Parts: sequence; structure tokens; C-alpha cells
Amino acid sequence: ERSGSSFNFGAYHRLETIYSWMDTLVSEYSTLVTKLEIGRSYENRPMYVLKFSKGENKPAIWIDTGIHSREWVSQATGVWTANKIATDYGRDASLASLLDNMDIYMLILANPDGYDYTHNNNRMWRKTRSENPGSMCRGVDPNRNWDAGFGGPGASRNPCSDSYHGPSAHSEIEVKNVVNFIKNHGNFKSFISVHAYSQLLMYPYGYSCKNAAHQAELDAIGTAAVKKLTSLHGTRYKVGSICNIIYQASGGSIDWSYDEGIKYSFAFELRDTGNSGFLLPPTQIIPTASETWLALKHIMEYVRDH
Ligand code: ING
Ligand code: ZN
Repeated sequence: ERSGSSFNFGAYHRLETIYSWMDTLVSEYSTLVTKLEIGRSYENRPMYVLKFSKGENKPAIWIDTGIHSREWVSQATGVWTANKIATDYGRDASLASLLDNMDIYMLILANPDGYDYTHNNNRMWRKTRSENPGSMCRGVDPNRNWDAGFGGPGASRNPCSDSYHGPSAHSEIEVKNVVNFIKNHGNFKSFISVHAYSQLLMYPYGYSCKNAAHQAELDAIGTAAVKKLTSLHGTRYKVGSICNIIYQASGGSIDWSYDEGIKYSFAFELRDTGNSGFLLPPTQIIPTASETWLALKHIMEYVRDH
């Protein structure tokens, strides 16, 4: 049976359901999609990356969703997007040309322990689930833990805080697994991290309000991407650097990827602007994913052509 007909993309799913859907997708589209385990989480859950590739190792695009576990529309958008790439490959010429030139890697559950915890214990959990010696509070903010202005403004040294940066850069195994994978691969051209909510498309920096070297180019790409996003349902987005359009935040993933030389580093904040916040109704999953896809495709096509 086709994976698309048996899986409800307009619902939020548990970790086990998403993991078994991945196997269905891989078996349905085995000439395009493979599943790689990049390591295990703190609680020993596998971290799976879906690789979309036609042949030898090409320059690549990275997309992660769900680094913050409570931002459920992010993981759901990841699932929808992976299915979209697989099903559209044979019928969308521009996607075919994209995959003739580049590989796409998607980490849909970037924080598997946290995601499980949001289903079984606390819907509002954001961080990892690692133990903090000397504290009763668990978890590190996995988007304050990267080696990019680590421990600077916009992160907390309090283990009980939702923005706790952790004891050292890459202390979180979930972050370290991605760092190792990106470095070993060595040919990522774009790094895209998907959060919710606020309706923003952002580029570096977050650890400082200084301009990135490619600020003008990144802003132009982001503005064009958001124009396409808005064209579908009228959803309005703002574009800018993290520091300028939300807040100063150190140790974020796209600052790390950018400073590693991955020029096309972006972070999305998906729907909405706070009405439902993290509890976005499932009826909005497919509209959110569909409009986001137009922006993602714009960025990926730009990267292919530059
Ligand atoms: N927002 C992001 C956060 O980690 C962000 C914003 C993105 C900061 C990229 C730094 C880098 O705070 C949410 N909603 O998590
Ligand atoms: Zn987030």
C-alpha cells in the first residue's frame, strides 16, 4: 500500500508511529530514499536521517525539525515534507533537477527524548532529557548548546531554565551527533532548522547583532522565499537576522553551521503568531507544511543555482 494513503498527514503522531512511517516511506521509494542512523539520544533512542539522493554523494541540503520537542507543527511539517519530496520526485521537474544536483537530508525528530516526553508527561517540554549533576532539573536547550557564541547573551546558566545552555558546547549527544554527521559529510551547502512559532524566516546571527558577511544575499533569498510562502494562503512572515527580529540567542544551530562555512543557513518559525502557539490545531498542519514547502523549494533551488 502507498504510504500516502495509509498515513494521516493532518494529525500529530507519536514517535513510534513516525519511526514506522519512515520505514514505509523508504520501502515505497527505495530508489530515492534511505534511512541512516546518525547516533542515539541520551535515553538511547535512535536518531534517523532520511536521505533523498539519486546516486553518488552530491552537495547537500540539511533540514532538521523538532529540535524543540513541544513545537509539534515542526515535526509534522517534516513528515509532510519528506512525503512530498518522495511523491513529487517523479512529477515535478524542478524537484527532479534539484535532486540531479543535490542530496537532501532530513532529521525529523531532532530531539526524540523530548518528543516522547511531550506525549507521555509534559506537552510543554522543550529541552533534551539529560540529567544535570547537582540539580533536580533535567534537560539542556539544544538550541543554546552549539559551539557558536556558546554561553553568551540569550542563554541561561540555570539548569532549571528552558534556555539552559548546558555544561559545555555540544554536551548534548543529540547536538553532537548532528555536528559529527555534518562535519564528516563535509559538503553541506545549506542548513535549515525548523521551529515554531512566530512566522519568521531568519538567518545568522543570533549570538550577536553584527551583520553576517552575506547578510544582503541571505535577506534577499529569505524575502523571495517568504513571498512564495505567502502566495498560497496569505500567511504573513517577517525576514531578518535572529538577533534583529526575535532576540539575541547564543549557541544556536544555524550560527554554528554558518560559521562552519555553510553559507545558506536559515531558521524558520512556523505558524502561528501566538493565538494557539505550540498547540496549533492539527487542521493547520497541511496548510502550514504546504506553504512552507514553497519557501523551502525557493531556498533549495537558489542553492542549486549558486
Ligand atoms: N525559537 C528559537 C529559539 O531557540 C532561534 C529562535 C532560532 C534562536 C535560531 C536562535 C537560533 O529560541 C524557538 N521558538 O525555539
Ligand atoms: Zn524552537
